[in-house]
Amino acid sequence: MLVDSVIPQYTKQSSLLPTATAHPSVAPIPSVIPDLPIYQEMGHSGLVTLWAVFVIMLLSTLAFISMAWRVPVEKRVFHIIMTFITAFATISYFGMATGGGATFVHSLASKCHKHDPSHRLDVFRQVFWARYVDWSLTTPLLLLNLAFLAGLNGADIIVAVVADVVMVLTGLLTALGETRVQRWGFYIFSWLAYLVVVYQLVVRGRRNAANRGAGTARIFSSIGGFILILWTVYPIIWALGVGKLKLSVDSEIIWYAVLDVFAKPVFGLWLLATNARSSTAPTIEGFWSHGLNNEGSLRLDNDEGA
Ligand code: RET
Repeated sequence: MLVDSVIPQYTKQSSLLPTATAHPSVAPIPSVIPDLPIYQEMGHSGLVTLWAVFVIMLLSTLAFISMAWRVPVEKRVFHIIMTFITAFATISYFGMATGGGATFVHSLASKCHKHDPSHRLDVFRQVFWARYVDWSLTTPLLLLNLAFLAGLNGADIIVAVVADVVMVLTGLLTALGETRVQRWGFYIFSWLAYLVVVYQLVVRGRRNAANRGAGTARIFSSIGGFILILWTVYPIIWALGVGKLKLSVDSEIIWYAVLDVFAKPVFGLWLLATNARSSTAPTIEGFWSHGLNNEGSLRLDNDEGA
């Protein structure tokens, strides 16, 4: 009885199960074949360039160390800062050349398609975050050297250095950003911070350098002008590379390599050579050369002598 009442129910249900049919339903073949994602990553020329710059930065670091031994302490701060700048770059280029310090960032690139004009392509681009770590340490130090050259006061130095760090970190967040709104937001913050840096150099820096005499003013305007032009090329390369995906990863590496060599070793050699040659070039006195205690004892001696 019980069995009789269950079996018909079971058979009824089983009729809902799929059965063999003479006309299997096949999904229609899509007319637009989806594109495979594109991977933009480093190739052979990029790798060779990274190793070449690693060697240049390493040799420059050694050169700056040996130059630092030969100058009086009042001029040595410039050399020490330059040494750290190229040393950080050496480490960062070593990291990138050995395949580290990078990640893949997903973006949607528009592509003209005859069936679908709004067609989008998935692009995964290799972004070297190690670069931004390098910049967050080295660009404030570069600015510090320029600020010492111009004789900027502590408040102006803090504004320039902090704005510079904000510029680099928001630049990194733009590169890693996941949405358009996020990327544009961080990009605008980065540019605003860059404008603050430029203001500190062009307006405050020039005014201070002029107050230090014609010699310093001349050195500051040539070295500062060189830095200003060079630094402005960085966001252009950035926009063409990570921003618009127009520049291959290898071309981006080569561009940054040329810029980095000019912004670090070439700038450093120029600054230090000018400083060594010129009798009017600024020196850094006080605490930076003599330390706190010695500065105090010097003042005491002077008072006693008076
Ligand atoms: C970013 C992001 C987009 C907006 C701006 C940028 C500026 C970058 C600069 C970099 C300078 C680097 C230097 C390195 C030296 O070795 C971060 C690309 C304004 C100015 C001088």
